[in-house]
Amino acid sequence: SDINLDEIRDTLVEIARTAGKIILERSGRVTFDDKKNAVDLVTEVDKAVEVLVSDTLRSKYPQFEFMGEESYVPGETQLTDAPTFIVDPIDGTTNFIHFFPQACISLGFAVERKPVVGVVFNPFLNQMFTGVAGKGSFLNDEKLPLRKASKLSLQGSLCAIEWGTDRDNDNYEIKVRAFESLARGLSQGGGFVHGFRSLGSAALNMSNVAAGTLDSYWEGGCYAWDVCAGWVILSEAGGKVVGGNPGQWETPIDGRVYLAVRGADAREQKKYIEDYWSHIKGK
Ligand code: LIP
Repeated sequence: SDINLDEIRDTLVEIARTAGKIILERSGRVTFDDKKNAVDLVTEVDKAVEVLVSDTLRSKYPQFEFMGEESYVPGETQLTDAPTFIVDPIDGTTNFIHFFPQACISLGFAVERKPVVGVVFNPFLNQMFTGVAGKGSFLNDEKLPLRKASKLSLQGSLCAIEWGTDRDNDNYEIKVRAFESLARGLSQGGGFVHGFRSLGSAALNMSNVAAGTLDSYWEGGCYAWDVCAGWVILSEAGGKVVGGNPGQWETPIDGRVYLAVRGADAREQKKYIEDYWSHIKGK
């Protein structure tokens, strides 16, 4: 296609810096409302940043579609094959509210539902993650991954997990069981994975897998705006995003359950994913 992806990345980086200032200024000083339940939170800053982003993108790129977390209408908003900006104005809203320094703006661009540009900016740590399909991904000026593992294996890995906001169905039980199994090992007892981390932001979890500072990230219940930008950053670093159902590895961006693993050779990656699923299934 003749879409200039580098130019889109540059535009998104500029927007991210502007939004980052607002996020930093307001973090820890806002009131919040509930969305679908008492742990699904939104603030006026999420809404204001989304308006700023959509106004800027709609005037610069009127020919492209826009999908944002705060303007999404369940059952109505549809992701199509058209070139679409997919935006989470604040990913990690809970952290933003609590002034915990892991929150970001996540700006993605997809063509035919394939993520092709991703910008994830954490203003607290001044971390600008960027990726363009076919051109690699970066943390500020450094090419990702920052750290290459000598061997990728579930044993001894550092895993991001999230409790998420859906906590009242078997989703929760599956998570509790899988975490226990991953922590203690299937039959041997004692430590298995080195540890769990929850950054509280899907985009930052994926970006850290891309950087090589985490080995994997698993969550059920994501939306396209949680994963679009991070997807590009991770794939360009040699990582892989797979679907949530064991064996069903090809996953669309509008799926809900994801496992993201970093780059290694394809055989190690496959083994890691298979091992992970065996813990989710409890076998
Ligand atoms: C959040 C995610 C986080 C997840 C929550 C929530 P928000 O996004 O990125 O990883 O556990 O379910 O969706 O609401 O802060 O934009």
